[in-house]
Amino acid sequence: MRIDRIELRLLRLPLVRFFETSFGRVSERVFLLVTLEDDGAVGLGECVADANPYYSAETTATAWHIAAEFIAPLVLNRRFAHPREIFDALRPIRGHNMAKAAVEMAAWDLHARQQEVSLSAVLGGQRTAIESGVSIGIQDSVDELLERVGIELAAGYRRVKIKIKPGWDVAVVERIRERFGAIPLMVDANAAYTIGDAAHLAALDRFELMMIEQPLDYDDIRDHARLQQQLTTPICLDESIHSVRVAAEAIAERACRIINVKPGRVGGHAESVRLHDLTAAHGIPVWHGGMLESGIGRAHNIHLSTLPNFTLPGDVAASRRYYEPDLIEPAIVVRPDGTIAVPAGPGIGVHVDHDRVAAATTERTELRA
Ligand code: OSB
Ligand code: MG
Repeated sequence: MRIDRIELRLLRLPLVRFFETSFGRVSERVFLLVTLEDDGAVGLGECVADANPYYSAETTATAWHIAAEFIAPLVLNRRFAHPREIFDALRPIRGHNMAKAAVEMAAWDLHARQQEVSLSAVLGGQRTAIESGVSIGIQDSVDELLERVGIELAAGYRRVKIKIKPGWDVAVVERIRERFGAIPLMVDANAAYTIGDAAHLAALDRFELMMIEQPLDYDDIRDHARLQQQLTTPICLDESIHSVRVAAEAIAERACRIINVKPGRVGGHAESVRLHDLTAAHGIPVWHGGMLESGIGRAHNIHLSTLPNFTLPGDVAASRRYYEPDLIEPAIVVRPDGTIAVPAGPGIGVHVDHDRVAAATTERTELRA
């Protein structure tokens, strides 16, 4: 492939419901959409950087700057035999994985469309459906949370994750267990605790959670290793795993027993496949994380989730939990058995509604060779 045009769009979409984590509440999503073109063929990538630097250091503004000023000149007009070459071509740029991933993932979509096969097939995926889990944010009251959990279980989701933070943790989990019994349940702290909270977090052990996700600092490995020694609940790392090298370190240090894969966090599909292969070789199960993506990013996530070591349900849920309407038509749906069918068409396999994309666009630029 030889990319002759890159289009960047900044989009703003209201969320169906607010989403609250330990670092704050959001009611809308602002994100970059990348379109690559090669002789009329197109590929799409969604950048998961947020308006603010609270989940990670990147923002929509840094991603725009890095994509336009540094990534575009490294990819435009250059011949790539395969999209897996792109991450290496971007090596001179340190960090900025979310900006890199948006472009790199668009290139995988473009490549798959040029080959007239699904993205899943070019990534090495092996299933036609994936298991879907649900991530439920912090609510205004425990009663409201219990209601949400009931709604999502009725919809068929195969596991429930709730967000926790100091003051919204052990007692909340206890209420869920009381009401719903032994459902597949996990918690995500988004780095809200310190190693000094180890005894408090150990109070979660009696609830036999599937895992506790990212309890400690966003860039920490060592304290997670210490904490894991004091917990029977498996630790799953999210924020800390920003590269395959760091994942190897975390596994060697026994800082986690499970890893959450988000291609935006590691720099795209090629790094995600390498992370998948590394974890598989060490017997560490993975699942696909979510970043409140529109149907475009969501479709990418579904295809990546078809690789064999994605053995746990991911945070890849139905479109209508997030955006109504979504940018794609038809929307992504979860079936009553808690699975999502992998879109079968070429590339990401979903139909983008360009009028809705245009209506949500607040800025746009085009870069050419
Ligand atoms: O930590 O997994 C996270 C959303 C935004 C930022 C970080 C996270 C999340 C989620 C939501 O948990 C997952 C989703 O439903 O897309
Ligand atoms: Mg997380």
